[in-house]
Amino acid sequence: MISHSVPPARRARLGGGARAALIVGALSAASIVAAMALQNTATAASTLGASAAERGGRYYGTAVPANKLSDGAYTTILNREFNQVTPENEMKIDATEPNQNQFTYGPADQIVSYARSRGMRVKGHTLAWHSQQPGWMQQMSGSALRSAMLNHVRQVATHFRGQVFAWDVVNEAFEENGSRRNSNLQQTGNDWIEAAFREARTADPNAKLCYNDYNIDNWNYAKTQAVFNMVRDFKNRGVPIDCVGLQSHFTGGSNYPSSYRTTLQQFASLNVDVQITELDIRNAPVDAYRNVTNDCLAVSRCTGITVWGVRDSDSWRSSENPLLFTGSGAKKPAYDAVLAALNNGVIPTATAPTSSPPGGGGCTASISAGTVFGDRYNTNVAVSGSNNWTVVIALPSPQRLQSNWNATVTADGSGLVLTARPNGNGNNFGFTTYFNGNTGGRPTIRSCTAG
Ligand code: G2I
Repeated sequence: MISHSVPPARRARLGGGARAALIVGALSAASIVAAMALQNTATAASTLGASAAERGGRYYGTAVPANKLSDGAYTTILNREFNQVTPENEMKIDATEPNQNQFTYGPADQIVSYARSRGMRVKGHTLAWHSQQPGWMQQMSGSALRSAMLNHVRQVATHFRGQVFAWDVVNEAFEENGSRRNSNLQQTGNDWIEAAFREARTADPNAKLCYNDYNIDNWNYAKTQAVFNMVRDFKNRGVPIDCVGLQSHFTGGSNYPSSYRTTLQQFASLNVDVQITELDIRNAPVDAYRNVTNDCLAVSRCTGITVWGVRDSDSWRSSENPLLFTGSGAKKPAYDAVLAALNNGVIPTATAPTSSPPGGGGCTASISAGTVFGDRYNTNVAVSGSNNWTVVIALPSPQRLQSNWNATVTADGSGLVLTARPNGNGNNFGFTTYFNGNTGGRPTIRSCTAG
């Protein structure tokens, strides 16, 4: 009935717990069948990060200041709920280059290593900005400032290369009326933004490069249109840009706009990721937090949401109580609304071509998420179009197959490519995968071949 088809080479690499599971499986197949049937029932994720990760590998993150990492009540929530971190101030220009050509990375490095050691992604914020410039930069202009800015981008992006998945390369460069903000950087020439993006790409070719701004949430707003036009122009001319961050500070008088989803869709249509980068909402209304969540889930290129702080007391606008946790760390109604919206979101299914490309096709395999346990999770696969199929599945590294049911499933030498064949139990099968530290990744269908 059950096939624990782990090849001998793989078996040797499995830990003691996994070996024990294989032995139990061989001894007591019937009881495992029963256990698997129970495990197969999908349960709602219980934290923001876990639920977002199930939905196409999205993240749910927060701004983190280094000085909060020694606050146990704070880190309890951070570690439990979030799978992405943005240093709140520690990567800004005044923090990383307080004196020209003297770079200080201590607090930023502390946040990066804290986050990465716990499997949280880090977003860099921010390389070029009119604000939070150190005194020496504020006094500069012209070509000297342009070179100093590019040097800063190069040095900082190089320092964090391989550690941040994305950078806010340029932050807040537009006025509300859609014109460029008249900063000292702007006065170095209108091309300063694209120059910063090109420099960042050279320094860290693997980081996603983002433009980030506030009040670009309402599609029918001059500033939103201006940023949209800039991104479109960059894409047309081959300026390297990969993402747009909507800060979405619905505090200080600005509100969630009804066109928010349209704005996300429009930016995504330019072939960039969109991220909600600094979310907070005055008095944390349930509806607006739910709407933001649903809008992101509705746009496949909306890859994650970052709230600008954990507890209300951590907020830059704490008097507006705009976050998901009270000052004493209790979950607010907005938290429950966000988690419920995430858990209600569709889990993307991977389908193989239904035509018959060379070497196969003729069936479709769809993945749905099953139960998540501490160190592992279940995946269910439904095959249609054939009763005699071969489904090839790719696991995200370094995840590994633990066990499977209702099909014969074998892993190749890498451990990352699974081949499933019918074992007489029909067209719905499943398997259990060890996270091995990668709690965000999920399997994808590579192919379904009939006959
Ligand atoms: O202003 C809200 C955000 C708007 N978008 C860009 C973000 O980078 C910005 O974050 C805020 C931080 O939340 C504040 O914490 O940026 C402010 C200005 O950079 C930060 O405030 C600064 C204060 O101005 C400093 O006086 C203070 O020393 O925070 C510093 C550290 O607490």
